[in-house]
Amino acid sequence: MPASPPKEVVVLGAGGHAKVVIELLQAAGYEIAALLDADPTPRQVLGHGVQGDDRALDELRRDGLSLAFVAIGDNRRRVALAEAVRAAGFSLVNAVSPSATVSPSAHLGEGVAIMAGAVVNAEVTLGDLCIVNTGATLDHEVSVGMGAHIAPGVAISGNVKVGDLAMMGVGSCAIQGVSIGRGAMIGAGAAVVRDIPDGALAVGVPARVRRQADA
Ligand code: JB3
Repeated sequence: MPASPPKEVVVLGAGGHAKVVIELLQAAGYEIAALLDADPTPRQVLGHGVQGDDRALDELRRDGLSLAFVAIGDNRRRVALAEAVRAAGFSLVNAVSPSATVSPSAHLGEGVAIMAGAVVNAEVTLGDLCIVNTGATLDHEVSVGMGAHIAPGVAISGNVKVGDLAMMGVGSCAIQGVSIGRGAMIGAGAAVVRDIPDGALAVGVPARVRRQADA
């Protein structure tokens, strides 16, 4: 059988998150076809040249490219840009580390990143464009909403719901069954032991709501 052609991906964003994503995509057999950044200054990122800003998308699509990954850590920016990328005719691929453990019964959306050492257990649902960062663990039946970010080292027990665009800071945790609202931010190291409303900032052990923000 002839070898299948490399799958070429356009990566949007050329910062620290993109470096991790590029290596995940390459490990999964993708080839980086183009790297676009809001700052189009020519430079190399892990040996890939930044080829311009997002205005290059239409031309890349005309050139036959059809796969993309939005590698920007800011949740709202990532989701907004993904909408433009899809409107330009691209499909979003997932970037899943070969050293992540992902249950066969988990359901993954599109444009999802799962970093090294992460564990995604049985019947977890990951919405489009969410990030499960290095070493984070998501236990059974957790659901993570669209565009949420689970930072490195987060531990989420079973049946937890994390809302769209929420952010759980590095090393935070959530006990079983709690809900974290849309757009909520959980501070680094916080322990969530009761529900957190939409748009809230919650910090500490146990986590307490410090302020309410826009959801
Ligand atoms: O916590 C961890 C392990 N990683 C963080 C990650 C999730 O989020 C990391 O520490 C950072 O906090 C953040 O990484 P990111 O998004 O790579 O941040 P930064 O290094 O600031 O790079 C963002 C890049 O996105 C910059 O080069 C921006 O110019 C670019 N950018 C911003 N808006 C954009 C756009 N690029 C494109 N193509 N289009 C945009 O609209």
